[in-house]
Amino acid sequence: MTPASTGLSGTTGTTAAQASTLRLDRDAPIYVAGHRGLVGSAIWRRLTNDGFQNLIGLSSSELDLKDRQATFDFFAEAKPTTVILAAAKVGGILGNSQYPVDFLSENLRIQVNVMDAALEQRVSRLLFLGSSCIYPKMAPQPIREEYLLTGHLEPTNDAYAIAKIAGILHVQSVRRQYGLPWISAMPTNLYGPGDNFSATGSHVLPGLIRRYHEAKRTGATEVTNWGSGSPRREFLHVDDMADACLHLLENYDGPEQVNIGTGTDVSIKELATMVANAVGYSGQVKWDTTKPDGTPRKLLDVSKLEAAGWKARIPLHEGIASTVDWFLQHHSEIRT
Ligand code: GFB
Repeated sequence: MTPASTGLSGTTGTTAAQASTLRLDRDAPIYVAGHRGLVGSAIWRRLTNDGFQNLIGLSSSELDLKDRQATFDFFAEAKPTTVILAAAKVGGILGNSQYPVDFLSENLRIQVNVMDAALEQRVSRLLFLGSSCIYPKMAPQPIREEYLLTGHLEPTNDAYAIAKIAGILHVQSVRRQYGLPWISAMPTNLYGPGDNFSATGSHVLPGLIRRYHEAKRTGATEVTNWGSGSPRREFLHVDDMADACLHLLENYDGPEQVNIGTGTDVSIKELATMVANAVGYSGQVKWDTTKPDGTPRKLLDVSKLEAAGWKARIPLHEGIASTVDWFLQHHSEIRT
């Protein structure tokens, strides 16, 4: 059975012989959709460092992926042989719960347009990126890939999660109907250079860096974080994620999505202490329990990724320190 005809069910991995045929041509046109975002820019850096010569990236003002005709026209002209679908509307717990229509509708339109246009051009390899919030709120921990669609979603991000689940099914359906070796990967909570440090729309790690930095700068003696601080999350540096994506593109071919994470988690309180130490904030920390906690724990089982030969390398304390440095250096130009 060829890798492309493995069908929707099963967790078939890649044999060594198949993997050797997956190596990407460094001179072939590769389209990174969303190359200016946290995820896409890290993938762009990783591919550039690896000698890829023909990367294609367009800003949203150059190509609006919600515009179906424009997306089809672009694919017909650029004819990429590989697509990395990292373009998405993303946000933290508050953004997701306040604007569910935007997260559902924009993400569905972007991914359907990109995948339909890629299919029309018979793009030979496509990597669709989702998120660990696709899994049920109360999934057993650590979360294995097969727990998908076994329970109710976390309500603060169910609209976003449904869009991403549709993307996984889209990839699986293309494999089944057209036999193309497209794949999906589900990274855990990401952070790193180029993140969104907005006060209300960001994820927790950049949100805390900004809050603690401002408290230190203004001499505030107290900060207030969201929720109870007891939820547990797994944090992966975006450069590790990019490395994992390239590794999967060159070593994995199967219908099932692959989790990308570190395999360890911390409580939000523990994370807050690490960020305070990295920033040098020593005031009081309060918790606003009127803000949502979200899912109580989200730790991915990464045995499938490890079986494919990849492990995270950047320890959380090092990643936080370098992200704080990046934030301080780019303070004037970042998305706040
Ligand atoms: O990072 P975060 O928004 O992502 O929140 P989720 C994680 C936890 O940190 C929650 C708490 O329990 C928040 O209540 N928290 C504390 C804060 N202070 C802050 C703060 O200043 N900002 C933020 N944002 N949180 C998102 C999903 O869920 O994660 C998305 O909504 C996506 O769909 C993404 O999957 C990875 O892990 O709760």
